[in-house]
Amino acid sequence: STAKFFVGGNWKCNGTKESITKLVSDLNSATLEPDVDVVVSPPFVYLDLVKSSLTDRIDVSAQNSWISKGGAFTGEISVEQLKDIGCKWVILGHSERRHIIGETDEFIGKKAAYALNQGLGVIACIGELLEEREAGKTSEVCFKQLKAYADAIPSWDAVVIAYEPVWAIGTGKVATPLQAQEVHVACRDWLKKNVSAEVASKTRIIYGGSVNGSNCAELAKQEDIDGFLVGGASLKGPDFATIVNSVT
Ligand code: G2H
Repeated sequence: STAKFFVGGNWKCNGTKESITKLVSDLNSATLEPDVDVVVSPPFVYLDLVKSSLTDRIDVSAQNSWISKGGAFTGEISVEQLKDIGCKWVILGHSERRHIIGETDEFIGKKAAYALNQGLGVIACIGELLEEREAGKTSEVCFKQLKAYADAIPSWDAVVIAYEPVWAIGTGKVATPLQAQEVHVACRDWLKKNVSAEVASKTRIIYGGSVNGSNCAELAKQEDIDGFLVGGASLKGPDFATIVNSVT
């Protein structure tokens, strides 16, 4: 597609002040292709530190946000607070939150709607488990997750869809370019039929799951892969820069 390439670094629950300061300094000195939206997502406790020390070339994302206005919700972080520190994005629906924490489609949809209504961009994750893929249910699962977002959100303008097959996450077992392309096309087609042709062609669908500096180029060549959500390899500045620069 012709959508601007988007690369997000999902740092997950990793890092210390020391390692993150080093990573920020590596990112600040990296040469990044201009025609790519670049975002990094540090753990909450380091978000403000990263936002204040990182180049403005790279936006900052949270890894979660609360479903409504802040208040008496112990342990949660509100969208208002994220905006207050200059955060532009939030990752929602990540498989680690779906499958380890137990977040449901409906809960994720509500969070996405609230974040979008308040002006944050949403990196909306979807993806099937290995047993679902093996049972031939990949599309069914992805469409159900897409529908939960579609039913809840006010608009797709500030949404980036991240297709992350769960069997490829942190396993070193990356989807082949054709496997990823096939699901991206199916999702675009779902958007066309269920939302609109305009949303289908404009919305970026990025791939996540064991993307690294060596496999990104082949994936990036696929017509419907509009970027990446990178976990492990985003913790190393030079690898992350290579992935950003894989834009074709
Ligand atoms: C998938 C991805 C980043 P990794 O979760 O969201 O992580 O690249 O480590 O598989």
